[in-house]
Amino acid sequence: DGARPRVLVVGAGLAGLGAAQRLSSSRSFPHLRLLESTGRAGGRVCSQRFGIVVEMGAHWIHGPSKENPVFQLASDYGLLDEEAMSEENQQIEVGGHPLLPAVFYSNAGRVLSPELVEGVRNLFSTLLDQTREFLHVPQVSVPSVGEYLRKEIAQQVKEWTDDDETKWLKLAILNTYFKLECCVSGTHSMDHVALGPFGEYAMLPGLDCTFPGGYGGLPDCMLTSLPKESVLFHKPVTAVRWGGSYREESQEGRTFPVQVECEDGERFLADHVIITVPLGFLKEHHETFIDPPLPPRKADAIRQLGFGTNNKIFLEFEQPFWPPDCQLIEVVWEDESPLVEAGTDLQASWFRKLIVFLVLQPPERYGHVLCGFIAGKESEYMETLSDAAVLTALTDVIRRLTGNPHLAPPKKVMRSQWHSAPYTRGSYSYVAVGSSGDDIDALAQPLPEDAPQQVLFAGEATHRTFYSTTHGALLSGWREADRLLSLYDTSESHQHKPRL
Ligand code: 6YU
Repeated sequence: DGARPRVLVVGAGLAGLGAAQRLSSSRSFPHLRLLESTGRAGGRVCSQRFGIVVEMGAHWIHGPSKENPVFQLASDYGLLDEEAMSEENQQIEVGGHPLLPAVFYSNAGRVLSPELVEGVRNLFSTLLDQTREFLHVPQVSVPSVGEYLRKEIAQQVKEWTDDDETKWLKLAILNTYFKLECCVSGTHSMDHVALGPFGEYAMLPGLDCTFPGGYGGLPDCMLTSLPKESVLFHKPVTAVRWGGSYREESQEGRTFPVQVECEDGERFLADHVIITVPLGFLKEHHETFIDPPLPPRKADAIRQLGFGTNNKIFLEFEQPFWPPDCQLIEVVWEDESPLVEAGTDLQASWFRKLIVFLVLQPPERYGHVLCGFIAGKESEYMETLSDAAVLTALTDVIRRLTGNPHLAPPKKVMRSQWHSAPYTRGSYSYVAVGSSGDDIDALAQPLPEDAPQQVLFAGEATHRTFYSTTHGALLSGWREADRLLSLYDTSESHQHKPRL
């Protein structure tokens, strides 16, 4: 047994857990270790108590249907409710933007007309759908999704026959949709998101669903299936050395090409290591984390791909200020327009970037809790504030929206701080201007390129079409596990030699 390959997995998010689960189910890999920097499994899947269970990270299964491995696994573990698993739900195609009953409030203290909002929403989704058509176009006229949308909007405005006030209001609503898209893509501005590759992100059928008991049930179940002693928590890895010839006293005559060092000085030798740390961590540390350093193509991919911030702010109210059937509260700042440069004073106006609150459903389970989404630099600034400062700023916003200066402040606030999290440094990846799907593939490329590979890469940012999702993460972990499984001829596993 001692001669069998040793594999280390760095990171216990869905990619790392998925890889470990698949490898541990094969007899070829009894020497498997999962090293996780924090004290828990799940990574960016992170359910926490806020009275009730809320999601600080991933919220929905995007496209819950047969081809979605997160949906399949969650169904197998019995973590979803019947409606989510119904055939009917699985067949619904929403193109990534489920329609929830929404109310649009403006900073002038009024509720906007649903007809006006619907017209603008249709315009925005048509334009957004058009952005997906540039995938195979050799030369795009503008580099980013944001610039394309603004160019088209500027054209359309010329044909609007509305009065001036309605025109401004329509532009203000469009600006809200731009900010919403920043949350979806996890970016500061849609001007940072590359136009050409935007259509490469793939959507699966199925009406997005949540986990009634918390998304965290999924990594918990996956963890339980692994041998207990194989998972080490509070083990931040500081260096991955490869291409070496490391020896261990107890393993006379055997050498290992990989040595992984942890912050506490402990070292692990291995034949293979699967790195699943977030792109945000790699951006900050790759030059010292991997030795010898990454080849230029891979280092460039890390620098060029986008990794931005999207945070959540949960607010609990004694009484709802929104109507009973409302599931989404959207915020429009009437003095803003996508055609006018936004202000940059974060301290004075960070809260303007928070333009959507989800009403947690059903109220019998959650009480009166809103989940606000905020992306970009404003979100990163918000992370530096105290809970009390966030609560005060948002109370002020909500009083303006409702036109009620006496509205009771929320009872409680809780938020995510993904940009400050040292082992994440942001929320999820996107294909930034100056990068493409080829960079995602370059990031996923193992080292050395020829078998037997020593350093393998998984994680959401390495999945070319499902980046930024939990299913992308899980599939990437399986992909790298399969790469190792195919290296060893399992039918002759007594030889334990790489099949070259
Ligand atoms: C989804 C959703 N969702 C909201 C928010 C966030 C994310 N996502 P992990 O980070 O999980 O694991 C790595 C581990 O490594 C971790 O445990 C670290 O501690 C550890 N580590 C790091 N350094 C280490 C070291 N040195 N040593 C040892 N260990 C170390 N996805 O499907 N549905 O609703 C959302 C959302 C606020 C932050 C999300 C959602 C993204 C997923 O959470 C994420 O991809 C995976 O969990 C990542 O797993 P992993 O294993 O790779 O890393 C057109 C177009 C546009 C494209 N975008 C559209 C899609 C929209 C995405 N939706 C997001 C929306 C929400 C609300």
